[in-house]
Amino acid sequence: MTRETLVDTLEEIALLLELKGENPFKVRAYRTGAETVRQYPGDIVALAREGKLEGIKGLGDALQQKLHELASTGALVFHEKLKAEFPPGLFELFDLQGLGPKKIKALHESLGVDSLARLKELCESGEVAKLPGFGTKTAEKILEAIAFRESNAGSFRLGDVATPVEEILASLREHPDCLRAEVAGSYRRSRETVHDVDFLVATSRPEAIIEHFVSQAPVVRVLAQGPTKASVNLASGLQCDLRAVSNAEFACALAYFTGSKEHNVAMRGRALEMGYTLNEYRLAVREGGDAPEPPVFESEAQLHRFLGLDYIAPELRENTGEIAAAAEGDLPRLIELENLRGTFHNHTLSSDGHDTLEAMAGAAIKLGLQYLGIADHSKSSFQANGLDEKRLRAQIAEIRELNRRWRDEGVKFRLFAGSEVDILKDGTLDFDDDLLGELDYVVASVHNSMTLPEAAMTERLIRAASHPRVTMLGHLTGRLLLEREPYAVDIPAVIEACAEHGTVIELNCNPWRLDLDWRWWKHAAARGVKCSINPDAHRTGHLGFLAFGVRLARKGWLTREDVVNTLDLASVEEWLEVGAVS
Ligand code: DGT
Ligand code: CA
Ligand code: ZN
Repeated sequence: MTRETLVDTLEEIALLLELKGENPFKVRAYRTGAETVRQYPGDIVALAREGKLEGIKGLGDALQQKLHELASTGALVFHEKLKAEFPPGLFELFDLQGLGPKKIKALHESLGVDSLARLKELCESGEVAKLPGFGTKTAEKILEAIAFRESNAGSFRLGDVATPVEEILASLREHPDCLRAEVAGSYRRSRETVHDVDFLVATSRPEAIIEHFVSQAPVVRVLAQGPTKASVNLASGLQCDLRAVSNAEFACALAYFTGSKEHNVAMRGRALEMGYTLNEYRLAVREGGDAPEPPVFESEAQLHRFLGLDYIAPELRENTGEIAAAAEGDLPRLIELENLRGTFHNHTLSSDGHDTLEAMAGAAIKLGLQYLGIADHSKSSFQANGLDEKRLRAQIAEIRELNRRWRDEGVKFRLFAGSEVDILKDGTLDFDDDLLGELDYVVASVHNSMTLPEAAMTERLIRAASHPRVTMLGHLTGRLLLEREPYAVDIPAVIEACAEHGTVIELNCNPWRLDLDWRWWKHAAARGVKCSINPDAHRTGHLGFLAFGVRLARKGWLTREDVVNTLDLASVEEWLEVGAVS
């Protein structure tokens, strides 16, 4: 059970009650409740589970009980019954971008809309535009939102699939008949979203491995099961395929099923030029050719070498120049998770995080990091409980105090006092220069007015990037994977401004963001812009997001030298011009 589930459930109840025409006060009570849960500074899920919500302003008795039931049992009877009163298709409208409760109510009541498909028809036929309060523009927006949704159908965020995928992989590797196992496909290439997951196992007893695969705990349905192949569904709807090959075939099969398709085509072309055919099982001498017989490849690296290439890491296999670079010995030495020494964009209880400064520091120390940057929200982000000047100054003092304590205790760790400062609509910042000057560093991010025209948004971000106190730009495009499009912005122009002013760009590694997108990093690095791999952690466990950030940074061809948080503590103190702890 997560806070998000509690909030979403209360909001959905409010909407359903509203559709039923229930008393507005009752509806409002659920909305207020949802807002209260969203913003509560403590561990509201634990309090709800333990039935300890009494006295929290904004949560009446009835809501407290419902939250307790939901958090302790995982479901709410009241909610289930209410949902059953409506056509299931109606719920498809609920997370359509830009469609709030009022509009859903109007569509349902005036036009009887009860599914996404029906809504699409009525938008296309012009009926929706005719509704009071809608108009052509709104109808077009709705169609765009539906199209965005359809284009994302069947996609899953890398971060959402990672846990079950790694569990299944580990379990396959434990099987006595498994000689080698890997995940191939888009997952191995670290795409930010994947359609399905491709497992590959080397074995001499494929039936045993297939049987083991289809009986994995996360599997809810077996779609197909043959002697060397199987396909299953996980509860999320994610399809996982497994293919069993012989140990001798494994290297070529892994290369083939890792893809990408475009990379494979180019590799096959290269093999052909050298007199070989390359398929999913082997490299072979071309029919009638006289090229020397190739060996059985033990590894992909050996295959690559045979083709006159340096080893190409899976993340790079998108046919964007990696083969030419490998032939020239020009591939970058990619960054690794172990290279990180700290990280900069993290939240605490003071804004919308869940843990204290000390807890966040403790988690960072446990990961072997030497420093952690705190960047809670600024005052304009009131929905995230942003800090005003007074609270921020108090936090800075608290951080300085903790740092002195660690120094005295001989703990080699430091918190940096920063802020995730809102970039206001005109590109100015949420705090004045004096306060920004008291901070060790500044992350500047957009959290409102996200629908500005491209030129205005670009100017806004360039203005922020050019501010002398701004250390880095946070989540530059604001995208939420599969949920919200990036805002309209001229990214190369913003990269140029960052290059000119020495402003770092964040690679936000929250799996919903992974922003700035990997496709831009090769260019940014070539322009001399540095990257900061930041988890945007809202609780201690989120520091684990760093692993996704590193995967995407590798995909963007970045090296250790391109990433500022590979610097050790002393180098960061020098870079930020903050001096040692005093
Ligand atoms: P996705 O859509 O997220 O599942 O992406 P992939 O890359 O995992 O694609 P998938 O699962 O269809 O296939 C896995 C790999 O198998 C793919 O990256 C390359 C290889 N492959 C599949 N079909 C073809 C093909 O028609 N030609 C070539 N050369 N390779 C293919
Ligand atoms: Ca796949
Ligand atoms: Zn943010």
